[in-house]
Order: sequence, then C-alpha cells, then structure tokens
Amino acid sequence: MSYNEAKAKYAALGVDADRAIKALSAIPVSLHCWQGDDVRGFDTDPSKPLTGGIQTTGNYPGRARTPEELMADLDVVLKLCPGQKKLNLHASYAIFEDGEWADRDKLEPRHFAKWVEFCKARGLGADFNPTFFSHPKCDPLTLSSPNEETRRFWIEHGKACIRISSYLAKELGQPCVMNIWTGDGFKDIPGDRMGPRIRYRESIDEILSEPYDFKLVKPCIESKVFGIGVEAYTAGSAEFALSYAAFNKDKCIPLMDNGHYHPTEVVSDKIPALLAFFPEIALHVTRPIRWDSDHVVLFDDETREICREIVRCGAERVNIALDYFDASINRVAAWATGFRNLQKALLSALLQPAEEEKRLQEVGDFTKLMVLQEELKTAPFGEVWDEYCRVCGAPADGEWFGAVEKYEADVLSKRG
Ligand code: RNT
Ligand code: ZN
Repeated sequence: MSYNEAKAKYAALGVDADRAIKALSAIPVSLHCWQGDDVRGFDTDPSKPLTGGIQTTGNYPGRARTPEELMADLDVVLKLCPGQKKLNLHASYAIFEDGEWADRDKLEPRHFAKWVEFCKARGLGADFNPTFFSHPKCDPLTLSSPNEETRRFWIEHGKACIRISSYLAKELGQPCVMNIWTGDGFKDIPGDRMGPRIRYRESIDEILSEPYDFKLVKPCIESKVFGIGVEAYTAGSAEFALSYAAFNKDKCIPLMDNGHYHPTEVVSDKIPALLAFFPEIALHVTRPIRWDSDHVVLFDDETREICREIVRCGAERVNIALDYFDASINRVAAWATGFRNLQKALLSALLQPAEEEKRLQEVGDFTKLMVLQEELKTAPFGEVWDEYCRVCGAPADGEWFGAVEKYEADVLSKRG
C-alpha cells in the first residue's frame, strides 16, 4: 500500500494524515543523555555504584566513557530518529577542561559550554537536571538531610543548576526544563515521616529563590513511590511533589514519571487530571516492569494512551522527556528504539479522530465509540510512519538497525 492509499483510508475515518505528520514535526521530545553511559556521568569515580535507589543492570559492551564517546553515540542516535529533539542533560555530565574539576555546589555554566556547542551545531534545545545522587555528599539523604552541612551543599547544587539552566535556555533560545528529583528515603519503617519532608520543602524553597525567568527555566518536581534501598518511604512522594507544585504554581510544574506509581495506576489518566489545574506539566516516559525498572520505551498500550492524552489535552502544555537506561543491550539501539517508539505513539495519537470520539462520548454512543476505537487499531499506520520518517530525513523501520550493527562492530565493541 502507498502513503496515498493509507491517507485515503484515514480520510474515510475522518483523519487528515498530512496534518498529523506536520503536527508531530513541531512537538519537541527530550532525549536523555544518560542511556549512553548507564547514568554514570563524568564528575565522579565511574567505578562507584549508582546511588539514589536507581540501578542499571547488564554489562553490554560499548558504554560511553568520555564526553567525546557520548557525543559520538548521540550523533548516531539523532540521525536514526525522526522528529524535533531536545537534549536532556544531568549536572553530573559537566565537562571539565585542562585538569580542572568542580564539586556539584560549585558548578558553573561554563562547565556546560561544550554541550551548548554540541546543541547549537545540531539545532537542539536542552533540558537539565541537578544530580542529587551518586556522590559522597549523599549521607544518604540530600535535600531532606537532618545534617545542615549536607543539606546546604545540595541546596547550593540546586541553585547552581538554576543558573546553568538559565544559561542553556538563553544560549539555545528555547526554554529549559529543570527537573528536581532526589532518591531521599528509607529502607525500613521511618521513625519520623514529617521531618524529612519539611526539610525537603524548605530546601526546594531555597533553590527556587535563586532568580530565574519562569518562561525560560521551568523547574519541575518529580515524585517517586519507592527505590532500591528506599522501599519503605520516599520524602518526595506523589502527594508531596504534587502539593509542592500546586502551592508554587508561579515557580514550578509537576513532573510525572510513569515508572513511579503503583503498577495498576496509569499516568495517561493523570495527565488530564493535572492539566485541569496546571497550565503545564512535564513527563518522564519510561517502561516499568513490575517496578521502576526503566526498560526501553515500547510502542505499547500505555505509551500510546499517554500520547493520546498529550495530543488531546494539547502537546504544547506537556514537556515530554524520555527516562530509561538499559545496560544489557546495545545502548544506541536502546536509545533509538525508545525515541522512535515515542514518536510512533505520538503519530498514532495524532491519527485519531479526536473530535468524533469526543462527540460520541458526549451523545452517549459508547457502542460506536468502541467500534471506531477498535477499527482504528488496524488502520494502515505503518505507511504513514514511513512517510513521516521520509519527510524528517530519518530511516524507516527496517532501514536503521544495520547502521547500529556496523557502529557496534567499528566503534562500540572496541571500547574496553
Ligand atoms: C529516578 C528518576 C530520575 C532519574 C534520572 C536519571 O527514578 O526517574 O528522573 O531516572 O534523573
Ligand atoms: Zn524520571
């Protein structure tokens, strides 16, 4: 079947495929730098384990060990993926030159100058994350620590990150989403649940007292239900993070990571719930299996449902980022597969007759709504996807994996 035939089929369902393709090209998706090196970064000893309750499993060869390697791998991924991209950086990816090193409380915009150069040359915007884990100053708490010296260190880190985010936004001419997430919590039943949360709240207040233009820097508060080693309690629980954002709407927005809820809860349903109150929200799209396992994003039902809600509620109100890290497979393929799948899910959402679905619900014709939704599942999506890839100058399905295999043979497999 040709694209034109597929287009006619969609037209019969009340959908304009050309318009869907055009709309998708304008939706930015933030590509997380941390899939390439198992969330290690460049500012601490890479032999030390990841902390903060997150974990990468697997030791597939080819992990990027230097900024140059990570950038080279990112370049391969960017070429394999259609769509508008931003680069999502963590503070731990600071690039130090001439033997210099700065601790996290002393990071400066210039430590990200190389990333600005990288983004400028590729027309990318950037998002940013303070790194409140994998560092000797985690005691193991950070922003919620009862130790004032620890807490101050991490507050200074957060403030430094606001300044870096402003710099990224100004240099790249696009807003920078800056996400605050800590793994603060306890393995077992706490003796005090309130204290850490009050300190966490006060710490975020202090971080956000650093001046910034809310149109350029968008601080987010990411919640989490539990982590490895923090099974019983997290300071930044869903209610905590959401309440913080709700009480500070003029300063920050809530961020939902779909790996951070109980397994039967779905973020797709939470998107319109939050957007009924917040002008904007942010998302980390991942794939949890039984827990926050951060598997590669697939073109699966919940990813598609999340994208349907993004499209229905208005993609301009949702800051979309990916967040997963699989170290057991080729990392470049993991990156590209997840990014392409999110693009597929967005495209398939844009290929829905949203107005008609809404009308059927409003007139109470749930039979026709179900029939329509089911028949859409077998509409010729693949042809529209291929056309979208072609328009974007990206490879179609079946045309990109060979390049990854070659890159693995020529480059990745030679890394020690
Ligand atoms: C961890 C959070 C957080 C991190 C990244 C690396 O559970 O999802 O967003 O994955 O900041
Ligand atoms: Zn996340």
